[in-house]
Amino acid sequence: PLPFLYTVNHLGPDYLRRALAGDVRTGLTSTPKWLPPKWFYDAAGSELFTEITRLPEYYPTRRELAILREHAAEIAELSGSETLVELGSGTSEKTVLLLDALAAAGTLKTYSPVDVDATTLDAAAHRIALAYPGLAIWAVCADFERHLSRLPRVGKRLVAFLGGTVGNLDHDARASFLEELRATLSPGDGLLLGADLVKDTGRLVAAYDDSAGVTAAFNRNVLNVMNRELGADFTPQAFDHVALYDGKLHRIEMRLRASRPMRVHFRELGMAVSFKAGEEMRTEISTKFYRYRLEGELIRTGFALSRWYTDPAQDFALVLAFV
Ligand code: AVJ
Repeated sequence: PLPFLYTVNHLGPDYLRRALAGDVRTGLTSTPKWLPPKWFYDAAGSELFTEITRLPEYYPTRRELAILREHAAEIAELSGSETLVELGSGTSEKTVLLLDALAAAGTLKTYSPVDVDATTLDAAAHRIALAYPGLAIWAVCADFERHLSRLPRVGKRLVAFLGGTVGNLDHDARASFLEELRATLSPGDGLLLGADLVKDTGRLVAAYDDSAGVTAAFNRNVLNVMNRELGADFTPQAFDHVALYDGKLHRIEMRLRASRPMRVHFRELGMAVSFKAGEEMRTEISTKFYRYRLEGELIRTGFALSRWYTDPAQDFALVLAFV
């Protein structure tokens, strides 16, 4: 065991299956049917997501990395943080840029990755622990929509929420999330928020409907997750991948469309749901932002804006704000 690696698990042994069961009961009995996107990310889904980040059509990861490369040093200077908390840390791939900058600024003591997937979290925590001897790693297995109040409270903190994942929350869920996050922070603590920006519709849709079909496989993976975790009998090939842009709500919606009528049973739930031919189930929203709107949301929540960083093409933004 590594001396500076601690793991806290806020999720009970059966937490994920129960939470999924609850979401299935609510979302698949609604009209239209829907599911929250967090259920994409089992081991296979996390791997498919990593593959997505390397696709030519999927620009957000590359853009965010470029912005971090350019501005991590200033972010570190401005925040002066001892603790970097990363929400939805996944593989912690982009994190090294922030860790290096905070280490160079001489303030960094603790890194706290927060993720719902214990396997991905453990692997990332170990990798970072080996690469940064002397850095305390406090890994937290938690659902950032439910356990924000249990983030570590040591030292001056910078909470990073990267990748544009904030866009997975709709307007109301985002307001509650920001509110709750703001409430757990202390004066001087910062937020580094990654957000995808409104742009040409063709490029947006292509990013979520790539020609190699990786995003389609990622989308269908939620059906495999339900088959495994809830004893469901979805036929993934019978669902078509749909990605469309809603210009009014400024968001991509991913859906799965039943290619024929189907009845799906959930053995573990004692329930069944019917799909009509052509019926769509929403599996993800990915909101795209205008600067004034996102900044407005942060200001209304009580954050003080510090910097707005973007790439030359203005595809993606990193917002730095303080409490
Ligand atoms: C990881 C949530 C930022 O919304 O772009 C990628 C997930 N979905 N392709 C996004 C995703 C389809 C991604 N986030």
